Amino acid sequence: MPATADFRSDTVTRPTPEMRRAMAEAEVGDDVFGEDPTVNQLEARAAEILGKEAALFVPSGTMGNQTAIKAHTQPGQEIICDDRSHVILYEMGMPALFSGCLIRGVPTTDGILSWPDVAARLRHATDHFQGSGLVVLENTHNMAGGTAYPLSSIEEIAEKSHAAGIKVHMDGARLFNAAEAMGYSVSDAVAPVDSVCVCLSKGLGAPVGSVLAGTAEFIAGSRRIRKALGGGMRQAGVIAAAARIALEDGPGQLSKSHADAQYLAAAIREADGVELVSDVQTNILFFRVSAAGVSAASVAEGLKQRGVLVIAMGDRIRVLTHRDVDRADCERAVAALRECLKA
Ligand code: TLP
Repeated sequence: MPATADFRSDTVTRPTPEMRRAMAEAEVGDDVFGEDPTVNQLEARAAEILGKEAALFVPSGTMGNQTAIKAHTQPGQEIICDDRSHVILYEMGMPALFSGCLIRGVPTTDGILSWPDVAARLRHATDHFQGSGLVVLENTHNMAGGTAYPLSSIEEIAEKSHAAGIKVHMDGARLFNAAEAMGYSVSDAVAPVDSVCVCLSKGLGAPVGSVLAGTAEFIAGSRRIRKALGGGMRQAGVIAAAARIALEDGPGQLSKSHADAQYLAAAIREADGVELVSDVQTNILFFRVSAAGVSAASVAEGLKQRGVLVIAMGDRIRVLTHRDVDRADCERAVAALRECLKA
C-alpha cells in the first residue's frame, strides 16, 4: 500500500529538513533563567508579529490557553465561551481543575460569539455570586469547522467586555488560518483582545510549541504560571529554532491547504449520501455519511484500509488539510471515499 495520507489533524506535520538543520545548529541556554537566545528571539519576533508587548513560548496550545485563563481569573468566576470551545471540551477540565472557574457555554451554530451572546451571560460580582472573569474567543473555531471571526465581532466583544471590566482571551490556535481567510492581519485581529495563544505546531508546521502574547505584565505572570504547570523547558532553543521557521514561513503555506479544503468540499458536495456539515472557510471540514446508511466510524475504517486517515467524531467525520498533504492526496481521499460508500 502507498504511504498513508493523514488528514486527522494539522498537528501531524513533520519538521522540514530546514527545521531539522536549524534545530541541530540552534544556539541554546537555560530558558528558565531567561538565557536561551533562540527562545528569546522567537518570543520577541512573535510579540512583534502579533503586535503585543511580550510573548511566551509554551509547549502546547493547551498550556497557553490554561495559563491565560489562570492569569486572568479568580477561583469561582465564570468564563463565557462557545459551548464547543477547545478550552472546555479538550483541555482536561483545566478551567475547573487549575483555575477553579465555571463555564457559561454559549450554544452557536458557527462557533462565533456575538456581543448579545456575551452580554446575556455577563454577571458582576455581588454578595450572591462571583460573576464573570473572562471571555474566550476561538479563532478559527475547530469543532464548528474552521470558522473565522469577522474583525468587527472581535472589536465589539472586546470593547464592550472591557467597558464591563471583563478581559478577553483569544484561543488563536489557528489564528493565521483565520487571517488568511478573512484578509486581516494577525495583529489587527488580536489588537482588541488582552491575550492570544497561537499554535506554531498546527498549520504552520512546527514540531512543538505555541506562543502566548499580551502585555509585559501579563507575560511576566504567565511565566510563573507556566513554571507551575511544569512548562519551564531549559534548552528549549532546540525546538524554538524550528518554531521560528514555522512562524516566518508557515503563514505563506496556508492558502494552498485552504484551496485543498475547498477541493475536498466540492467533491463532498457532489457525492451521494454525504453531507457537508457547514461551509468551508479554512482548512477544517466536517461531513456526515448517515444518509448513505453507514456510520462515520465504518467509513473512517474503510478509508484507513485505503491509506487515508480521518477522525470519526460521533456521526461526523473530520478532515484537516495541511502542509504534509497535497492535491494528489486529496484526489486519493475522494476516490477512497467513493469506494467506501459504494462498498
Ligand atoms: N486541537 C487538536 C485536538 O486537541 C482536538 C486538533 O487535532 O484539532 N485550541 C484549539 C482550537 C485546538 O484545536 C487545539 C488542538 C488546541 C487549542 C490545543 O493545542 P495543543 O494540542 O497544542 O495542546
